[in-house]
Amino acid sequence: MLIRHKKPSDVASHEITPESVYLDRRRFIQASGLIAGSMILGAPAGQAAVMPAKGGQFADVTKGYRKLGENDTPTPFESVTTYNNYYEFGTGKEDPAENAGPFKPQPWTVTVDGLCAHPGTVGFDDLIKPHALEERIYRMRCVEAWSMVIPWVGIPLAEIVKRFEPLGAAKYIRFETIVRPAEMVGQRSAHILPWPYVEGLRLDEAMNPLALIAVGLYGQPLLNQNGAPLRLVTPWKYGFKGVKSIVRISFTEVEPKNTWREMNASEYGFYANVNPKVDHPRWTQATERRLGGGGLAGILEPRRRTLMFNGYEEEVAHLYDGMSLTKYY
Ligand SMILES: Nc1nc2c(c(=O)[nH]1)N[C@H]1C(S)=C(S)[C@@H](COP(=O)(O)O)O[C@H]1N2
Ligand SMILES: [Mo]
Repeated sequence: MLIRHKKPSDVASHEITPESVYLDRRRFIQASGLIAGSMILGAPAGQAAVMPAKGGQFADVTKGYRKLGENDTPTPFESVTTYNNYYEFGTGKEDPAENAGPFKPQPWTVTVDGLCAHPGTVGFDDLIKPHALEERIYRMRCVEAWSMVIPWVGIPLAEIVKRFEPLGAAKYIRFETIVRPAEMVGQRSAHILPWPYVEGLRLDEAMNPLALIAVGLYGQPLLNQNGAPLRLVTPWKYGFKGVKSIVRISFTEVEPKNTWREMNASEYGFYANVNPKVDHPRWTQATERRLGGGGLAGILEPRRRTLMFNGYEEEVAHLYDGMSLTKYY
């Protein structure tokens, strides 16, 4: 068996936490004095702001769901934050880390609209604060056949969906990335992708406990290149479903047109579930290259087998009962 099943409490922290996290935690203890100071300015008395001061760590993060295989070591912070896909900042893997510096993820609002009982525009803190932050260590499999293991910090998407009370007619949820060409160099060209970047889920997929709205990784707020201040994470799907820097969430009756499907429907679908049995028209999806910190983005290490639903079959396969899993969709 590749996958071990353990309750969170059974997992010793040394099994899942690389040394860098311990170092970061030590920095957090030092930084928390600063956090307490900045809260006085940022939030009403007695109410903590969600975001720690720059470089600080989130104050209260509980350990959430995790299920890792024998060889799933968290990918080092350095790789997670310098090897990225975020075309708004350029198409090269190193472009986002290089170009996302001027982007301002604060202040931030998210507009919720469409078929729900409580549409409106909410500030980042008001959106996140009512919910407990969880650490979730997930595999992430890009459709380009590389993968990472990332310790996210976030809240279950289901909790947000419930708060806005989708109406009976709502069948899908649609997410939009911000459009801000002055700060996003890739958006100054309409030829890269049609902006804004859009993604969507069926509402029952959005309610699955694995679906996460991430606000951080390795205990600290997301860096711009990873989708600050909030992005979607659906670990059983290819990485492109994980829309970054979300400014709009809509409840819809019809299936949203997600960006990559719109760009090239013969190569990318709406569901985009990780499936080693269905190759991309231009490359195999049976195996993947894991970025584990071994250098050269994992190209020197043996490729590993890609798992059905990225190893989360038990949690999500029921969502697709009766659907054909033999083609891209
Ligand atoms: N807005 C936006 N979201 C995006 C992308 C993008 O180009 N723009 N790239 C996607 C792809 S292809 C992947 S693999 C993941 C990468 O997330 P990471 O850079 O945090 O690892 O983000 C996804 N979300
Ligand atoms: Mo991707």
